[in-house]
Amino acid sequence: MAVKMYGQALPNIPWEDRPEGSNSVVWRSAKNPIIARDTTPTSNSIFNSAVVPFGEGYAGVFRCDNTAREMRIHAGRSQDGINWEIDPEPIPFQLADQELGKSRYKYDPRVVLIEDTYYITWCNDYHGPTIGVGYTKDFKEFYQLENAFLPFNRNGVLFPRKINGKYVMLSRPSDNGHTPFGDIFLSESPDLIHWGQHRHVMATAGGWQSTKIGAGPIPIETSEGWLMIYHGVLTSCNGYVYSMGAALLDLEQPWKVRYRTRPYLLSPQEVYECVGDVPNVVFPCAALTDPATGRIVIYYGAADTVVAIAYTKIEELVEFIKANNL
Ligand code: BMA
Repeated sequence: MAVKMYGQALPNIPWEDRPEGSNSVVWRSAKNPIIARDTTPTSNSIFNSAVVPFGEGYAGVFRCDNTAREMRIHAGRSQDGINWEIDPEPIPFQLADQELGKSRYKYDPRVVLIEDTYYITWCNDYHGPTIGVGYTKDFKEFYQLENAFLPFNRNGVLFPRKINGKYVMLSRPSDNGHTPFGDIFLSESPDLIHWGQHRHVMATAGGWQSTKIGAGPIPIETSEGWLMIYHGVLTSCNGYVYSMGAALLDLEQPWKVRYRTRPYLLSPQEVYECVGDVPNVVFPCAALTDPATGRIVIYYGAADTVVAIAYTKIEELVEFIKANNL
């Protein structure tokens, strides 16, 4: 079976082969963590962040919690996807309506190129957490649109193209705090402003994904369906544990789950994933892909403190998801 992955060629994608002796379907970079917590002058921590190919290199939107412990999103640029220059100031969005300026926090960004525009979604405050939407064409000027949904909601993730003529977004309705529940839903929009036709995609399941789940990187289009990498949460005696899994969604009706992993793909095990401001968190927010080689790089926040990356190959990942279907 040859699995096809669609999208832009990235011959210079960050890459390290699976370490000798490992048989994991997803393996970590030896360079982890790739972004230190104090990369900007006022950052307490830099974690759950999103990157995309841009120009000759890469650009991204980074969650930087500052030393006042305010949650902000900053733009950044990189030649190689590993070494990043992150702006010291948060993104100054130009607002569609001044009412949108009441947001006290922004966190957990995702970024996607749709046609000629980079869209950003994030968890945005509007009388509680909901999904903020903005865009840029050049990573210099940023514009903020209307919030997609009413509060409370988190983990808004756009698909990389319209499906049946509509923009499509995954999200995870939540509460105003550290939500002890949560399934993934899908909504459609003709214009990225008005959202409806809400569909249930996936519920929590056992083990590592028993408390709540949320979409991670932008879904990756493949011949076997949309590859959705997501996080799942287990509640232990010591609190939440965030792990990473994956599902394959129907290409035409992406609220239909074809396969979904029973085991996790990656769970907090390295020191930088187990020790930090919030221990035991791996939280994927972005992936880069190179269709010709089947290479995938997953960017994830570790312990709410740093950014790390992990690698996989599409053929092996799809085979693993099917062989380990829930
Ligand atoms: C979630 C979000 C994430 C965070 C995680 C673990 O509710 O706030 O940003 O990584 O909790 O603290």
